[in-house]
Amino acid sequence: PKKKNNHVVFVLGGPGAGKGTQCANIVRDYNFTHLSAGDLLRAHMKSGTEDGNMVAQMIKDGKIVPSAVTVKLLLNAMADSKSNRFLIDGFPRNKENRDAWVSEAGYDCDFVLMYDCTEEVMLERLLGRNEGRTDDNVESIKKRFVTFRESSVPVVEFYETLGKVRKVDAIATPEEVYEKTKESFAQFE
Ligand code: UP5
Ligand code: MG
Repeated sequence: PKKKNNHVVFVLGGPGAGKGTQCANIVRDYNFTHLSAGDLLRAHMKSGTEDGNMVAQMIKDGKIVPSAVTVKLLLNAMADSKSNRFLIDGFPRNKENRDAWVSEAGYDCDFVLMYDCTEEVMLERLLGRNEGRTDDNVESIKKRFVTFRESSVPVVEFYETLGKVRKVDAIATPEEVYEKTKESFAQFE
């Protein structure tokens, strides 16, 4: 059920494109609540349940967790929040994710913010990150790239047919990327 005046922006882009980095900037300046689907799934995988163990294995393999799991985590986090502006980072990763979202949430999104980056640059960024993520190794990263190409690029293309995609070149300094990002948030000043 749509909460009154809810705003949802999906933040997409390949692994290491800089989604989390830019979401932190947007949250600071535009009064949005950041919901990273990956962060919610990583918390869920530490639950020690059978479901959590499945999520852990899928993340290591760069696979997309079943929509029912992810959508439930997102909707629960939204219900717990008093905000009505949400940045949903790293979701939807395929068309099935998107369709499950629309049917469960009862609405789609305001727009899709898409960070465009080459695999070469993303690989370098991910290998330079040191957060102990189980999927930040060359083997997992290659699998994440394949999943992004095969499943996530098509959902971005689907949103392009709806005219909802705002693309930002992610190959620049974080400050430069944020300057471009802000152009998409003028309506929220
Ligand atoms: N960095 C950032 N911007 C930079 C810049 N402009 N110049 C130089 N360096 C820059 O950035 C990555 C690194 O690069 C950092 O060290 C940063 O300082 C630097 P970050 O902002 O973390 O990039 P981000 O795009 O957020 O990368 P992340 O690794 O989080 O992206 P993924 O999409 O791979 O990860 P996510 O957490 O979304 O998903 C992980 C897994 O969960 C998926 O592979 C999948 O298995 C599962 N998942 C689902 O199944 N369903 C979902 O809906 C979501 C996730
Ligand atoms: Mg991230």
